[in-house]
Amino acid sequence: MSSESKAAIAAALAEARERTLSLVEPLDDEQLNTVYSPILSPLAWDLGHIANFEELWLVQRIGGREPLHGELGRFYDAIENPRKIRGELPILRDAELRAYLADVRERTLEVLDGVEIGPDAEDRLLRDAFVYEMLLAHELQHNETMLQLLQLVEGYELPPSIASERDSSRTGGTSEQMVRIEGEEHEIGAPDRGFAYDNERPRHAVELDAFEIDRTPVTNGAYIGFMEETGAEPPLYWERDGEGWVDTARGRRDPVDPAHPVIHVTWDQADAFARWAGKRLPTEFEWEAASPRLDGVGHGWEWTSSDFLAYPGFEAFPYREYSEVFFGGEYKVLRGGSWATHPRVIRPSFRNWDLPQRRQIFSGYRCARDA
Ligand code: AVJ
Ligand code: FE
Repeated sequence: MSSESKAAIAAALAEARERTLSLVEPLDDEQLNTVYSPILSPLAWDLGHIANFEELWLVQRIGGREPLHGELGRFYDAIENPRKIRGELPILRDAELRAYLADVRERTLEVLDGVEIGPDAEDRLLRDAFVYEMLLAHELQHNETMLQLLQLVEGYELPPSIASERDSSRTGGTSEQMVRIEGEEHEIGAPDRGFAYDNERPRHAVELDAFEIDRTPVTNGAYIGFMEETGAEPPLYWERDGEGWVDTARGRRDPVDPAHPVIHVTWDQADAFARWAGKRLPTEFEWEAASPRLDGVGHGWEWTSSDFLAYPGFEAFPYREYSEVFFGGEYKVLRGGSWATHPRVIRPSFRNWDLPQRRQIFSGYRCARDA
């Protein structure tokens, strides 16, 4: 591949790193190492894990080099080290942690200089720069996990560029309009070429019955109506304030705007809302089939009724622990993206997943019904 695409990769890696560092810039080392929640990592773990994942794939695997810190990598393995124990691990801190991020990056760029990343590259990891796209997506996805944790840090101010992404994604729709999608075969999943995760492949036809789906995500106002009528629980971070509700994330007390899409709800809350409204959650295939006609994607991830399962003919690539170990009935699929998701990660075939009782993620929903 031309040196021009290598320059583009290097620039995208630099941009992602700038975003990562901007998130933690206002924090001190104690805050970076604090466990704020048993279901979220201390920020220092995410930072070390970002660097270690890069070292593992782009320096050790692609460059054939030895790791900088010997066996340290095992403490950054997400499967071996559940989130609730990550505060007790002997991970890098402070100046050593920052040096590790920078040293790995320096080596990554040296290795990039000497590799063949064109469409004919022999190593499938390098073909069309797959492994570099994967690393970019990985760092940006961890930025989102970090932003979930940062909601718990009192007084934390979002970097201005991310605050403006949040505000501009928060367009409300109060209408209850639905779009009709005809019953026919729909192509689902990512095409063979271009970067996508293994769980988005292979692309395949799915027969759908005609259905209707909300044109916009469910709003705070609609959710308040549901709570008032059924006594349902509020979204995470909401507190009563006189007659209204305030959002207490980051220690603030921002009045809840009824026109904005609701986020921080569990799958169970979303599912109960849909039933109450005489509707249901869309399946992930319905969501994807309707996505060219959907407004309001990008403020909150959207819960679907689907379990996170392999597509027919699934093949784990490049490692089983990204998707395959999570397949089964335990996790529900979310589609779209949130204000905290970098645009590079948002595409119609992208599948996110979490446990149905979780709401630390920026999760909203829209409803569907049979036509
Ligand atoms: C796709 C968001 C569920 O955070 O567990 C990060 C992304 N995978 N590092 C997660 C991921 C490996 C993943 N989710
Ligand atoms: Fe990771």
